[in-house]
Order: sequence, then structure tokens, then C-alpha cells
Amino acid sequence: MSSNFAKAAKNAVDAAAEKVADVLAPEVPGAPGSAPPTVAEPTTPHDPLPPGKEQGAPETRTPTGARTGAPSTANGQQGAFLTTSQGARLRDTDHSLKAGPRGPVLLQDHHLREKITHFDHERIPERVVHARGAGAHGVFTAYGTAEGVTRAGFLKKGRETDVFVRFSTVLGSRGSADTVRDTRGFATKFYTDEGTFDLVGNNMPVFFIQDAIKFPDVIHAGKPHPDREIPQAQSAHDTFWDFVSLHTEAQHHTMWNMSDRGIPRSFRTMEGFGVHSFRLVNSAGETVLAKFHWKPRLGVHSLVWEEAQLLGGIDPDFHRRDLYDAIEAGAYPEWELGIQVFPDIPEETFAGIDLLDPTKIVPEELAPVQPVGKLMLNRTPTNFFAETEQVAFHVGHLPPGIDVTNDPLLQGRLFSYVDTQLTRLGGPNFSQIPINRPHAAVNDMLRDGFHQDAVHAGVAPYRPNSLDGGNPFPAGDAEHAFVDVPVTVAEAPKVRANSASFDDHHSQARLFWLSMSPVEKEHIVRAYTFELGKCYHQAIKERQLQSLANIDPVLCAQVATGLGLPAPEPTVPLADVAPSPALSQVGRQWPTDGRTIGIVVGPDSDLDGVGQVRREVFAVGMVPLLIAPHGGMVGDLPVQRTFATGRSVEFDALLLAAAPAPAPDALPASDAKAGAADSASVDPRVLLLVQECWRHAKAVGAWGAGVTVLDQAGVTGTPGVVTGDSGTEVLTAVRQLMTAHRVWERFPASVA
Ligand code: HDE
Repeated sequence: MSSNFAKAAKNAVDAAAEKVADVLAPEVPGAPGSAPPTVAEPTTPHDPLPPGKEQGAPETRTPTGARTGAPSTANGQQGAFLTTSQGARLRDTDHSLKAGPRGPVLLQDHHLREKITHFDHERIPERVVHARGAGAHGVFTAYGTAEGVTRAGFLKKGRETDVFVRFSTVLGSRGSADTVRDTRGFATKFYTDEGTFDLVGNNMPVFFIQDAIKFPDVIHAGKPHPDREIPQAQSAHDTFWDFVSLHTEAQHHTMWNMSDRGIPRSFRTMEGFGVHSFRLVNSAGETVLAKFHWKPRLGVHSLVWEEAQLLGGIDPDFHRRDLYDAIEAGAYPEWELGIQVFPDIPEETFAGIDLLDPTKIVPEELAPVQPVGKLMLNRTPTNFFAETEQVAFHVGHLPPGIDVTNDPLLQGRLFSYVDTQLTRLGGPNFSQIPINRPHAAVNDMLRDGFHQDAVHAGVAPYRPNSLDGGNPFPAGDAEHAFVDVPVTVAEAPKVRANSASFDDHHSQARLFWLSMSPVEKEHIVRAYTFELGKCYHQAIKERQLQSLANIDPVLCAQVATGLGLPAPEPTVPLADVAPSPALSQVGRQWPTDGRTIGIVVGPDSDLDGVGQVRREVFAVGMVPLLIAPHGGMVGDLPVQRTFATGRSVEFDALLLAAAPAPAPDALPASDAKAGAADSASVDPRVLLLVQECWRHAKAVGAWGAGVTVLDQAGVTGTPGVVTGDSGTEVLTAVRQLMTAHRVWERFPASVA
């Protein structure tokens, strides 16, 4: 009977979805649930609703990697009726069992105890770093171009591999804002048939430290101060700058954090880097050293600082929402995986750059990034906790053909990741959690432990044995065994020391600075000035200024001016380095897929024209959001934002199809955004929208009555502000501007 209900429910969902598609335009992504709810509480029992069309879940595998053939919903709740955890159907979950309606609660109420006890244990420790994250499922398709350098099967031509990717910030707690200035994690789990490969990278190619033993130090310095537990998810405080100014190997990574890379526009517009050099080995046993890169199809783009700050309050979930909405809208995020390949020579250097030093890059101009495959994220998780929170990455999850190097940072990571999961996921069997289950046959001799999901057969989990017929057997090359490359380890004294080549801390920070366009340099100056300006102690500011002097005197002088301090002289000769133009984000053109255009409408708008523009925006793979004086409908068009709920930071560009008079709630007492009352003929929230979009270098377009708003906002005729006779004409011009990401020429830079 329940399957009939399920069918009825599914039909109802499909019918409702179709109806909504016609009337309310669900193309605007983000609505929760897989079906629109009814006003009255549903009372007819039926099976659980199917997941949303954009959602995916881990493929159902047994804890030891076998296919089950069961749909992924088999891991979800079953049946139409409320049950205990043991499947007994329940009549009531709203009242505890009492001795009379006014009497005490009875200890025998097993349902109450089960419900509350389980609730009491819902939380697990958040990750010690990278606690705030968002994940998605996808597929990786190999080009075959890496076959010559690695035997890894998932890189063979045309091979498709399921993946799960988790993006994250480093410093903040689970509930912190997405848009803080920080490094972003970019961790990818490839479920290859030769064992899982985790590429646990960041959106920056270098790290603060050269040796894992310093990881607790840099993280303790970046985390909130231990006494007051402030500030949350920020590096703009004394302990962070105290550490990085003393531990100057952090200066290169710090420069990346202070650049626009520290505030990405979206996960979809971030590069990713494996950071360390890895050793690849091919089927002939030949090796190369290599660095991994992810290149986003949409280009590398960032927020501007005020936008990032506003978003921290207005939409702390901005990045995860953007990721989920893009996938729901069918604008699937894509990256190319690329490798820089270096000869595996005993010195482990390339062009004089130490490949074991994780504070150094190899400029792409010296070693081009060669594309080896494509990643597409096409399904959002069904359950955040089960997938994004419980996913467990480990740099030691390597397939045959990819091996580690002696980078001392990587060596420490090889220990840390399993260790941290033991506490976080409550025992040694976390690889059996559905999102972590390998898609390769598992025949280990690890047994028992908390939450053991496998039912191991046999009597001999040891080797050698004869009682289980000798199983499991060691594999060789023919059976795709993992290769520990037999690298020669030179005889050396046991020391706590770095290689002398690790001593250069400023030259590549300078290389990065010199590679920036003027507007990017301006942003870097402002970021250092802001962060150091938030520090209390002058000694720390002076010490950091000394490092800036050793990187570049112009940078140092500008920051010193903002801090009101003298600029020191360099204490080391300035490095003679060539810029790497590939590091700049500015000056090219990119696709505009999945970007958001706000359209201001009012009763005086040309609604046919707006409807047409709206269809055209959808047609080119972007999302139009109508902004109106009130919710509901304007004509036959659905409104997504009102002047009260909308804010410029949600939009990549703004179109004005109206000059709406102040709405009834345009009062400081109703909406602080209205500002001080004045006699403007246009709603002050609309003027604020235009002015914020303008100062965030976003394209603004207007037609019809909308043109007068530009005058009132004082932006007519400035770069990136366009008008036209029709919405279509204006949209075309605005779209063209958006391909450059922002209208940077609006602000002549003051730093050359
Ligand atoms: Fe991590 N790092 N890390 N890290 N890391 C963790 O593992 C660690 C480093 C990175 O989305 C932890 O599961 C040490 C570099 C990402 O689940 C922990 C060192 C890079 C993620 C850990 C580093 C990373 C982590 C915390 C210094 C870029 C999030 C929770 C040697 C190449 C993965 C966990 C996710 C997470 C240790 C440095 C990337 C504690 C000891 C360099 C993307 O094990």
C-alpha cells in the first residue's frame, strides 16, 4: 500500500513542479524541499518524498567496496509511518508518557528517552581547521594526457571517476561566515577503482610554514585569542601578525591572503593547488616530480572587500548558496586538472627553485600547466552531515602511480589526517561511513573497533596464514599494486634543521607583488593596511612593515602611510625576480554562467520588456532576480526581492527598468537602509543599490524610466554604466561588461 502512496506523492510532486514551473518560475534556485508545500498540514500517509532533482548521495556500496545495486535513497528513511530506531510504528511523538495529563513523566517512556538521548549526542567535534565547508558530488573525466608520466588508472584516456569535493575556510568555526579573508580548502575525493585518491589542496599554491611541526603554531596564532575568543574567522588581529612577522617564511602565503585570492567571489571561480610536489611513476617505473593545479572554467574572480564585509552579515552562507544554486540551475561548476611536470633529479629543484619547499611556486611561464582531465560538479548533497561533515580526507590516500615526496610539510600531513579523524569521527572505522566507502574492493586485515559496519568472514586476519587459504594475497604490478618509489635516501646526520635553500622568505612574495595589475596592487595595500590597522601593538606593525620593506618599498610605503608609521629601509637586497603574468586575475574575458542579475521593477516599468529580458537572462545561463517595492507579483512576473530584503551584494550586475517612488516602508524606522528621510523622488533603497553596485565595480544598465535613477544616483556617463532603448539592448551591453568580471576602469589605481 505504501508504494501506491509513494507513487501518488511523486505524481503530486511532479504535477506541482510543472505548475510552479509555469507560474512561479522555479528556475530561480534555492527553494528548500523537493515539492512545494501545501498550506494545510498533510495528513494522508505516504512514503518519503524523493530527493530534489539536483541532489545526489554516495553510491550505495558495502563497507568493503562492493556494489549493492540499491538506489542511494536506500540509505535514507523508509516507509510512511513514524517509527522508533528499531522500526516499531509510533502513535504519538508530541507528548511524553505521564501519570495523568498533569502528572510526572514516567521513566518507562522509551520513546522519550530514545528521542532525547539521541538528540543529546547529535554533535561531533568540528574539524580543528577547515571546520566551515560545503561539498558537492561530481565526475572527473581524464584526457589521457598524463598516461606517459603516471600509471594511475583514473588518468587513462576517457576514464570517468566519481568524485566528492569539499571547499572550506581554514580559520573559522562551523557557523562562521563564508566571505571572510582566508585561504580556502579545495579537497577532492576520487573514488577510483584502484583505491581512493584524495587531493587535499587549497586555493593558494603555497603555505605559511615549511615544516609540519609548525602547524599548531600558525593555527594557534590565526585562531581567536584564547582569553576572549575573538575575533572569529579573521586574520586581522595581533596574534596572527605577531607570528607571521616573526616567522618570515609565512610572508609569501600571507601576501596571497592579502590579495584578492583571500576573498573569492565563489568556489566556482577559485583555482586549486596540491601545493606540494608529488612523485609520479609510470608503468615503466620512470618517475617525474609534479604539482597539481585546478583551473576553473569561469576564471579566477574575487569579491571586493566591502562586499565581503557586507555579505558576512547579509548572507553568511554566500559561497555555499552560490555552489548549490549553480548546480540546481544546471550551471555545473567545472575545472580542468593540470600538472606541472619536472624531471626527478637528485637535487629536487627546477630552475633553481626547491621543489620540496612548500612556500615556493614554479611560475607557469617556466613550467606550463598541462591539462590532464576535467572535473564537473553536478549534484548537491542530500544530507549535509552524512556527506559534507563526515567526509574524511587524507593525503595518504594515494592510488598506484602517485607517491609522496620528502616535503617536510607533506610528511607531517601524512600522520595528521588519520589521527584527527579518530577523534572527530569517533573511532578507526570512518572509512566505512557511506561517503568514505571506497569504490574498489577492500581486503584489509583491520578488524573490530567502534562502529564496525563490515561483517568480516574467515578466521585468519593475519599473514601468512593457511586457515583462510592464504587470503589476502599481496599484489604485484600486474594487479595494480601501489608503488612505493624506491627513492635513495642519502646518508645524513639526524638533525632538527631545514635545508639551507629554505632560507629565502621574501623573493617570491616580491614576485607575486610584481605580477599584479595596478588595481590588484591597490587591493593588497588596502588589505595589509586594514589588517595591521586592527592590531593593537605598534611593535607588531613595525615588524611586519620591515618584511614589507624587504618585499617592495612601494608596498611598504603605502601601508606605512595608512598606519601612520615611518616606512623602514630594506634589510636584505630586493630580489631580482621576473613577474609571472599568470598570477593576475585581471585583463581577460570569461563566461558569465550562473551569475546573478538584479532587475529593479516598479508599477511604471515596461513589463513586457522586463519579461523579455528575464527570459534572455535565463537563456544565457544566468539568474535574474526581480526587485520590486513589494513581494508577490508585478504584473504577471514573480518578485524575488523587495527593496527591504534585497541588497546589492547578491547581484553581479544591476538593471533598472523603473524609477520607483519611495515605497510606504521607505522610512528609517521601518528599514534603516532608507537612511535619513529626504525629498528624493526615487526610493532611497534603490539609490543605495545603484551606489553600492557602482562602488563594487559592477555593471549597471538602465532603460525607460530607469535612466533617471542613474542621474539621481550621480553615476550617469561613468565607466560601466550603460543605457539603451530596450531591455535587450541594455542586457547585451551589460553582459559584455560582465565578461571582464568587473568594471575596473571605474577606479584609476593609485599604486603603479
Ligand atoms: Fe590540512 N588538515 N594540514 N592542509 N587540510 C586538515 O584534517 C594539516 C595543509 C587541508 O574538507 C585536518 O580532516 C597539517 C596544507 C584541507 O575535510 C588536519 C598540516 C594544505 C583540509 C590537517 C596541514 C591543507 C585540511 C583537519 C601542516 C593544502 C580540509 C580536519 C603540515 C595543500 C579537508 C581534517 C576537508 C584539514 C592537518 C597543512 C589542506 C588537522 C598537520 C599545506 C583542504 O588533519
